[in-house]
Amino acid sequence: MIITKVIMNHVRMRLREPFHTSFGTIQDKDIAVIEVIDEKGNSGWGESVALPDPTYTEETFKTNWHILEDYLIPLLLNREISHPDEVGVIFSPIRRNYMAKAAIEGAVWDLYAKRSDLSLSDALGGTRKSIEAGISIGIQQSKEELFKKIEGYLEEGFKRIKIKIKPGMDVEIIKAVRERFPDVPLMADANSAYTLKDTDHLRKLDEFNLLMIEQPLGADDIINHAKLQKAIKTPICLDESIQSLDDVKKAVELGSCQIINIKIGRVGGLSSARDIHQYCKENGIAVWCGGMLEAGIGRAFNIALSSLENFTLPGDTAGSARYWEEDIINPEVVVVDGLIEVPSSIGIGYEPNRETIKKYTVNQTIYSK
Ligand code: OSB
Ligand code: MG
Repeated sequence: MIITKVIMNHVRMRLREPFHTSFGTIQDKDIAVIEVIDEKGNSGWGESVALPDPTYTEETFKTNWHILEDYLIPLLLNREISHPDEVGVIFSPIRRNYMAKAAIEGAVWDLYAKRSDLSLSDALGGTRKSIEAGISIGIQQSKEELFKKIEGYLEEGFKRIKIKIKPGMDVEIIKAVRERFPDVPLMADANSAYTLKDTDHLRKLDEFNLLMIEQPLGADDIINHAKLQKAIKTPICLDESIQSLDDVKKAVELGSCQIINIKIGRVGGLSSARDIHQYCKENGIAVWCGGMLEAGIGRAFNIALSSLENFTLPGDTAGSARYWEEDIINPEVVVVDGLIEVPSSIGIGYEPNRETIKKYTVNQTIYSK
């Protein structure tokens, strides 16, 4: 296939509720909604997942747009590509910028799956027909507020609850939640808010039977996570620290974690996510699919990825309505009894809604050579 045209839509959407984490608050999301078009007029779709500020990783919506426009799109246009795995090789002169790369690599995967008459799940080698949905709850104003949220999500059927923690809002809150919901599959995400000096404090979480603690220490600190994992019982899950298969190999060799949160954007695309999944499967590391508060196109990729065999833990894969008044795909993603059906129709399996995309687009640029 040859990509002859790329349409970049700068879409701006407002989350129904602000999302609070240890690194800051997210309410508005700028998204590059990317349509790649091949020589036969077929379309593939992708979505950039970087946040507005460089607080989770160093990438932002603007750096994604810049890298796409000035480097990645020129590298891709009018190139003969037989499989999306080649995209990573084509992009290899450009360092890092994983979310920018993933945004357009995803569109090539969608296009490839459609041309091959396959669902994205089948194209990736997925086996699950439905996936288990977990929910990530941002930091709340009060315990009562948090309890109410948890109750609501449990009623909706979510299979596990993730709570964001930070220094000052951790042990006491987890203790209260555990007392109120003794049997709920529960985990905590610190988004790098602690240091090794907090080891004794973090060890207090061991008594609450958490599934895991996600990314307690520095975003690029695989060594101290290994020290921490030896000192606490709660399994460590890495998120920010893992940006490539090489990072995974180092973490596994050092014993820095027992679980990995795979985010397609953070690891540079679906091919890399699939390879990390495979390596983890062979090395006894459980994986689950994280989220970046994506709109529908990004969610569709998460759902297809989660259909792979070693995604044995529920991901942060809530339905469209949890995030948006109206999503940019048809049908919207729905969670029924805590499950999301993996679409069997070709490509990402949801139809991007051109009208809604247009409604939220603040700027469009078309690239062709
Ligand atoms: O750390 O997993 C995270 C959202 C934005 C950035 C980082 C994270 C998150 C979430 C929410 O936890 C996941 C989602 O519901 O999409
Ligand atoms: Mg996280």
